[in-house]
Amino acid sequence: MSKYDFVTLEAKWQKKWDDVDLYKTTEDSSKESMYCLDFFPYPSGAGLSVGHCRNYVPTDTYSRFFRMKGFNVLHPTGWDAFGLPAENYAIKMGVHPEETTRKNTENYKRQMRLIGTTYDWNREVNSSSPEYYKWTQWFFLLLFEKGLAYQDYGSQWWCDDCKTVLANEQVEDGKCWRCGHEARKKDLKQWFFKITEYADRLIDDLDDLDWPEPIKIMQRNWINRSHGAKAVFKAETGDDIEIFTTRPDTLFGATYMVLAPEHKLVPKLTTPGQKEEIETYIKESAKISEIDRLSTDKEKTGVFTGSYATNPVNGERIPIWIGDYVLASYGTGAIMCVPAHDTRDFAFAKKFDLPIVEVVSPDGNPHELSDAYTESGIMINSGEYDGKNSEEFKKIITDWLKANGKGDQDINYKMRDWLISRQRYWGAPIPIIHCEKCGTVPVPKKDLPVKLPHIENFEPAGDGKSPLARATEFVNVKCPKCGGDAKRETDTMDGFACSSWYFLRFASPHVHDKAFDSEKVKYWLPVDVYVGGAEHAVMHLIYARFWTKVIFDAGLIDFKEPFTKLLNQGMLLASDHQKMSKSKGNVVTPDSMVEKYGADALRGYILFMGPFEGEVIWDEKGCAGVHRFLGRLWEMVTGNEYDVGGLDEKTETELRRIQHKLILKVTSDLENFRFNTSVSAFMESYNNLFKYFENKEVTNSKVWREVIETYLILLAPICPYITEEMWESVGHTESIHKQMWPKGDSSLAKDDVVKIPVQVNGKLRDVLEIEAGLPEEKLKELALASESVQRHIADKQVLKVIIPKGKLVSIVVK
Ligand code: ANZ
Ligand code: ZN
Ligand code: ZN
Repeated sequence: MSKYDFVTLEAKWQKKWDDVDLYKTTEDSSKESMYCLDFFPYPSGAGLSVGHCRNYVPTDTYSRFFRMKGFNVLHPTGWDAFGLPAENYAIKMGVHPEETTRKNTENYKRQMRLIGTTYDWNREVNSSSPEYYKWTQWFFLLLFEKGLAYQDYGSQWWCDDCKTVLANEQVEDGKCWRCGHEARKKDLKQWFFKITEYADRLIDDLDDLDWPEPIKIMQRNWINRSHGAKAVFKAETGDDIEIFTTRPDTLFGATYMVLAPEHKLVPKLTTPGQKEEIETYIKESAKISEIDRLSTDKEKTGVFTGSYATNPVNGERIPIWIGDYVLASYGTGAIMCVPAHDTRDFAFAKKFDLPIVEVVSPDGNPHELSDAYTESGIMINSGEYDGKNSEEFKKIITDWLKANGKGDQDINYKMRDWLISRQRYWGAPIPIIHCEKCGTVPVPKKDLPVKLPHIENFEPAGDGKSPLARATEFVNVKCPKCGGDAKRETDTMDGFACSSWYFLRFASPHVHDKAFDSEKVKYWLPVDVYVGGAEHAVMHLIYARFWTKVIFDAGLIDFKEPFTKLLNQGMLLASDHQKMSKSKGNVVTPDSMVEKYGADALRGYILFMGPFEGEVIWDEKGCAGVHRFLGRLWEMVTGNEYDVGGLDEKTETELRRIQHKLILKVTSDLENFRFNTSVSAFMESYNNLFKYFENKEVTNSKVWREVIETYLILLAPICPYITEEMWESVGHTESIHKQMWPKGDSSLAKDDVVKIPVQVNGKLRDVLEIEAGLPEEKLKELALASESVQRHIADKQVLKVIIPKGKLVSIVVK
């Protein structure tokens, strides 16, 4: 018998599979399709850690399983290679990003092959290649044509360190998401995608998706749709101040107003005596991030403008303030303040000694308030409406506002349009030409791609302009409309644009004359199972949904949602319970584990560690354990003679039971991403089989062969190398990965059933049909629980229960 030499056999099969292009995928209308996709990776310089394997091994196992079940499986991958992280890495290394990207992708690919993944490399895509970004630009033009891409000035978040603008969601606690540098506001002209136009659909269509609930909640919160009302307050200057409120029921309690410091009416409303104080305040608040401004913990600040407005429902004269807790970019940038019912207004009113009027009462009586009452209740201090339920009153007063021309119902969203332009080198150039005569002119589609020029000095200069602005040959063009001198747009697209459509490209990665082949997309898409980290809950997953809807609206595809089912793998922590990171020196690479224990052991261990969606902690001993298990399996499978002699019926039944139990268990586990319990089932099954291992009569039999072969087939998606080798060693020439998934028979898997008569005082009262071999305690319990036995015991006292040889239950009562 040979030894389990994983090094040799893994190299051998790697090569053989390559030689026959085993995982090449082609469309086949006779087969049902299954599209299983991993979030395509940004190829970082650090390469893969075993943490990444927690994403790639399960999806690979799942894809292999579906192939064996007869599905035509698309399981591709590629590189999210454009964008800030790649560029920053290149700058750090002092190497051109083309070079670092090439190196890093090569290394990723090598590692992915090492762990036995079945990606079809014929379909590899790279978002930074002109063949790919040509189509990213084409989609940009589609959005532009539909009025969904536009340019606008605006106060933008800016990172002085990365020298680029940042989208709202890329600013965390006032800091740049990439480098942690303090972000600040800057006025710049930028490109936006009008994602807000899709806000309702992006919320409503979530309902039908098979996605983890926390991700859906995060998306809803990120879009944040608020239903409420607009109301107009007339200022004494004659200006109309419009406010947005989610609580129109509290209108009678509005005792002052606050405008965002940036609100356009502020200069006009400011009286001469307040001017200096107001101007100082405006300057100070420009330095504070939105998140801090909105925080309820932050000390409230503000300044009185000197002006007054009239409350439209009761004619009260109320002062107008400015304060940084009101954002210019949300609603109308102005609010009515109801200190009795809003926490932030309460703190503000207390600080500046403004009146607090309770209008919603829990019991209909007035109270001394020590804090805002934010629930619903019964209206008080609201004129003729006193006594009404506050929820019902919302509609009544909104209708009243509308009837009197003082407001209407309104909906607001927190989500902003997606800022997509970057003043950076490493991205897809925005395909626009600026002409003095014709204005903003799209690059004709026949001229795509607008190639990113190779420039040696690609670092941002810090002037707020893209490095491409320095590439004069790139910049100066003829206007496609009038033929006059014109200039190219020099901004590039946010990396998230590239990843908003890549799942479409995999269906036909090499078509040259269109973004995708519709027939192939129809066959493969939408993605059936999409798997990746929960950190992409918003940005990527919302942007991709948005593009899909735009492409659907353009009539190019027939589905509205790109990812039918979404799963998030749990985090893998290092043995020190911390995130694996280079700086902590706790990274474990798949390379080192494959070298020591083999890829199959690593795969088995990754799956075995714990439930797919839970957090797990790396422990090399576990990997070594799976390796030892595979070694024992090797011994059990190799070195048998097989196919000589028959087997007695009882042993055959027992072996079949082990076989079919395993089929049923592994099938349902893999279908449901319960990889850890399926690995346990293999170990348990091995132990049951091992009891027969010393018995040559058994291990030489035909039945033994069948049981072992089933075992190997079932294990193949998890441990592709060792199973392929053993499959060959028991005499097969066709790859195990081409075998059909076996069908389990639940009647064969069932444990033996025995009939046990139950007597009460010597008379037969019931016959139990139960699993063979139950302990006596259990038998006694079942017998006493029997309905007919209960009837015969009634109120009598049980003296004793005898179970002779476990074949009969005899109950004696008095
Ligand atoms: C009066 C009121 C009374 C409010 C009350 C709340 C409770 P969401 O759910 O976030 O949409 N608001 C409106 N525009 C704002 C802005 N630009 N900056 C800061 N706050 C703003 O919340 C909407 C509520 O937030 C609005 O309803 C308004 O305060 C405030 F008992 O109006 B409310
Ligand atoms: Zn930064
Ligand atoms: Zn022109």
